[in-house]
Amino acid sequence: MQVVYSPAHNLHDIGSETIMGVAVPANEVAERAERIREALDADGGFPRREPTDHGPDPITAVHEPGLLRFLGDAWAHFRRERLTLPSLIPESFPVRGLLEGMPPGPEPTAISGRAGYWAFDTSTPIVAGTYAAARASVDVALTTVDLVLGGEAAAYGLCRPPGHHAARSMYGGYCFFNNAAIAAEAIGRATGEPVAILDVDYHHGNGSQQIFWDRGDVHYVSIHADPVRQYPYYLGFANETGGRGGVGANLNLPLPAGTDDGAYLACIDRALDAIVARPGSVIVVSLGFDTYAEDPIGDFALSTPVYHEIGRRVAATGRRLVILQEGGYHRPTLGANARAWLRGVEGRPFDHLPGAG
Ligand code: SP5
Ligand code: ZN
Repeated sequence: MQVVYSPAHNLHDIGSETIMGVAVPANEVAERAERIREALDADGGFPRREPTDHGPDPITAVHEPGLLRFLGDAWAHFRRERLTLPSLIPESFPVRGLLEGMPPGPEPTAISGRAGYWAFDTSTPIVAGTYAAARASVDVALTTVDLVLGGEAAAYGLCRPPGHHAARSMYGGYCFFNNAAIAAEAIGRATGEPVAILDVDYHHGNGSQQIFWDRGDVHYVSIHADPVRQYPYYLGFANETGGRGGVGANLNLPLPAGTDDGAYLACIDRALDAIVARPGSVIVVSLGFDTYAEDPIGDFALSTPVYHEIGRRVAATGRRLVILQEGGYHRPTLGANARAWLRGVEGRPFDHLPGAG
């Protein structure tokens, strides 16, 4: 299987994230993508290429142009204000209760206010290279789309930063542009067919859900930790099934803490049954390994071998697969887990990677 990777992800070089007001060592770090790249290179069966530049238009096909403008300009603006801070993190947010009953105002002119206007959390810092890395991550996703539309049965985009939390007009959850949503939109426009997104990251992909909420041509199906106990907290419940033209085209399958291999596989079968019940020939997979038993921010209990079986079952739908990396934070096993998943897709046997997983 072909792999698309860009070293530009290293430009999004963050040391810490802010959780409940406290700076802690960042989870979403460059080492994640490097571990996966190394494991796939060592396998020998994953030829790798760099992405091609697809420009801004596929981004503004799903995102508000103001978000692209903000992210493109944020670091330069931050530097102009001469703040002696290591990264740009918002200070205040125009949340529901603050604005209740009144019209929202314009985008602020101060950088801290601008960041709060476009962000929904404090755990997604912007540094000097964030925009270049986020643009490259989108190009990784779109180049993966090109491979599959060009005839590959499946291809893997090693996206970093991830994307599925980014909504039409918001960044957050370690995500800036929604790589999977941009890919799904591009596939729909190129093929004229409906597209499914299967989101198997541990977290609900609130951004992907929001972007396609009113649309029936992109079917969003997500398996994730119940938001009542886990980030992103405010979306991802089972009763969210889509609005307007998208009624019935959004399926959330929230799961309890401790979910193990057997329970997860039963849920994958439900998700895949829902996907194949609708027309379409391509699935965009939002692939996360934060479902792994040892993940530092997750509470599921999946093993490395089950990723092979999940990949096998997704491929058994017979649909073509645009597989895009989202989360997964247990760095020592990320390579083995990604390799197992992708080998499962290809029908190659599971085996343990020496020295990992
Ligand atoms: C793409 C992706 O996986 N984004 C996840 C963003 C999660 N951000 C909130 C992290 C909260 C960490 N809580 C630590 C609990 C430790 N037990
Ligand atoms: Zn996640």
